[in-house]
Amino acid sequence: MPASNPLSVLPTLEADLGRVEELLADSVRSDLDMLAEAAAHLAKAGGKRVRPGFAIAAAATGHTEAGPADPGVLMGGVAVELVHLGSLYHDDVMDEATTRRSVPAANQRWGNVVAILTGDFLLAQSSIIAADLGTDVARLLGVTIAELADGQIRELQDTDNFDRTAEDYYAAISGKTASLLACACNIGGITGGLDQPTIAALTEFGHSYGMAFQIVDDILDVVATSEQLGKPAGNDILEGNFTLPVLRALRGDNGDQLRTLIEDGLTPETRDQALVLVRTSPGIADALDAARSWADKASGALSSLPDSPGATALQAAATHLVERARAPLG
Ligand code: GRG
Repeated sequence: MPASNPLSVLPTLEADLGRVEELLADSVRSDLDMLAEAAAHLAKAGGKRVRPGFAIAAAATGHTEAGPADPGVLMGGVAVELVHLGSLYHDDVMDEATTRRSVPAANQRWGNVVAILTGDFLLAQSSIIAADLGTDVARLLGVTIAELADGQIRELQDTDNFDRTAEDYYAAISGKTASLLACACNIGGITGGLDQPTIAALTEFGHSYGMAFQIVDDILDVVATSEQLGKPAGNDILEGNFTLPVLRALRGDNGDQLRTLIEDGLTPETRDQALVLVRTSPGIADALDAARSWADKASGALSSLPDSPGATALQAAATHLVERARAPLG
């Protein structure tokens, strides 16, 4: 996890995440060489481990002093990261992705069939861990995987849809992104033995943070450079996924011009023109406002919790989020 990780204000986090790495590596083992290699591929390639970090920080809100996370909390974090990993394998097949976490995507290296089955294997490993953590955790993960699929299908249904509304967009990102961040906090609360109102507050934090997280990601897609992103800038527009800043730009003064460019089929030159139209539209400021208001909602959800190093870490994560979107704007 990068040193700049805002959750690191929780002093025990780094050691806990070190243990998560070992447990994650254990959980993707297989006697079958190809499966073992394919399953460890993305876990070894890095990733920020935001979801295990949230599970650990959420559980830590139950303690006034920082201390090592309980084994059940760490396993809860591993289970959530496995669902995240499984979804990335499947997502890369759907998007015909070439790279993920700066390494070749599994579909690129082993083909679609192995990538799908490896994603299934990771979801299965998560279910096995969840069964050991109890029925509440097992049900929560099942419900969350269903929400991920729901969100992803909503997004697919709206491909190339110029009539997509902000509400359609929010429903899609709630499922595809916010649900798993909410789940991470929820699992931290359950495995940390916290009471129901605290778990509800943590889950709301995770959901609101997840909404802001995806909006920020979608802003970065249009404001950052291809080098900063590690994929073509404006990739979402190229794929017909019209995100919040683009939807707002389409309804602005130069919206008709933007729509015509997209409808005519984007070339590298017209893609740059489309990006300029989005960047100079009110879409960026509007989407930043929306991200900020979800981040504020996330912070607000923490206000009912007593002071603790865990709550301070989650608060720091929410504060840091909107800064990420502002950075490329200069
Ligand atoms: C098979 C569980 C399952 C679901 C099927 C494919 C799918 C439906 C859902 C996935 C949707 C998806 C890829 C959403 C984006 C999630 C997201 C914000 C990814 C990036 O997360 P980071 O930034 O990535 O935490 P790292 O690499 O740091 O972990």
